[in-house]
Amino acid sequence: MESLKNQIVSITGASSGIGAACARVFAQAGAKLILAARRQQRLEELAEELTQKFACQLHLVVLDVRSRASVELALSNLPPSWEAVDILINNAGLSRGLDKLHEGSIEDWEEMIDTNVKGLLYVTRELLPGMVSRGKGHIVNIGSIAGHQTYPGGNVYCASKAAVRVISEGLKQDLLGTPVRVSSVDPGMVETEFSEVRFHGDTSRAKNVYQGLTPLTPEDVADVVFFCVTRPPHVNISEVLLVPTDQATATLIHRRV
Ligand code: NDP
Ligand code: 8X3
Repeated sequence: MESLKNQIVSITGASSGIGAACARVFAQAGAKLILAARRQQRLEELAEELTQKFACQLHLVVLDVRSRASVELALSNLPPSWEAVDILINNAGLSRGLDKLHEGSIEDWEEMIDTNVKGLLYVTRELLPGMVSRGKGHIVNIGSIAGHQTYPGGNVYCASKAAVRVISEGLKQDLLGTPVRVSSVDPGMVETEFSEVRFHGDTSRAKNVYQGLTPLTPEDVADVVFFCVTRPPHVNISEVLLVPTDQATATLIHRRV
C-alpha cells in the first residue's frame, strides 16, 4: 500500500460533506492538505479540528472554482513548500433544481456547468502540469451515478456528471505513458448538504430525499477515495460506482415506510 505520509493532497469543496470527510481520512494518514472552498469560516473550523486531532499540516485556499482568475491566482501562487501537489481530489460540485428542462432555470444550469465541469477543468489545468513534469501524481474526480444514468429532472446535473466521467476517461488516455493516475469515484445517494443546496435551502424537501433508506455517508466515499490513492503505483483504479444497499439505479430505491 502507498503511504500518504507527507504527500500533498489538494481537495476542492473541503468545507462540507465528501470533501471534508476526505480531509479527515487523509489527515489521519499523515498527508499534508490543501483545503479549498468558498466558505472560509468552514475551512478554518475544519483546520482547527484536524490540527488538534492529527497535528496535520494545512494550507487553506479560499476560492470559487467557477472563476478562472480566482483559480489561477490561488493555485499558481502556492507557497513553495505546497507547490508539489501529489494528489488532487476534484470534489467541489453541486446540483441546482430538479426541474423539467423546458421549465428549468438557466441560472441553475450555468451554476452547475460552471462549477462541476469548468471549475474541475480550471483546477486540473493548474495542478496537473506539475504532476506530469515531476513524474508523480493522481487525479481523483468525484463523479456520480448521475453521470452513468439520467433521471427525470436531472437533465443538466446528469449532463455535467457525464462530462466529468468523459473528462476522466480522456485524462487517462492523455496521461498514458506518464506515471500520473486518474480515478473517477462515482457515488449514488450520500447524505450531505447536497440536497439542501439542490433545493435552494428547502431543508424538509432535502430530508425527504433520504426518507426510509440508509444512504451512503461522506465517510463511505472518502474510504473509496483513500483506497484508490493507496494502491501500488502500477495499479490505476479507473472507475468506482458505489451505491447504498438500498439503491439499485438512479431511480430504483428501496424505502422502508
Ligand atoms: P456538499 O454540498 O456537502 O459539498 C459541496 C462542496 O463543494 C462544498 O464544500 C462547497 O463549498 C463546494 N463548492 C460548491 N461550489 C463551489 C465553488 N463554486 N467553488 C468552490 N467550492 C465549491 O455536497 P457533497 O459533499 O455531497 O458533494 C461533493 C461532490 O460529490 C459534488 O461534486 C457532488 O456532485 C458529488 N456527489 C454527491 C452525491 C450526493 O448524493 N451527495 C452523490 C454523487 C456525487 P463552499 O460552498 O464552501 O464553496
Ligand atoms: C448525486 C446523486 O442521484 O442525486 O450525484 O444525482 S443523485
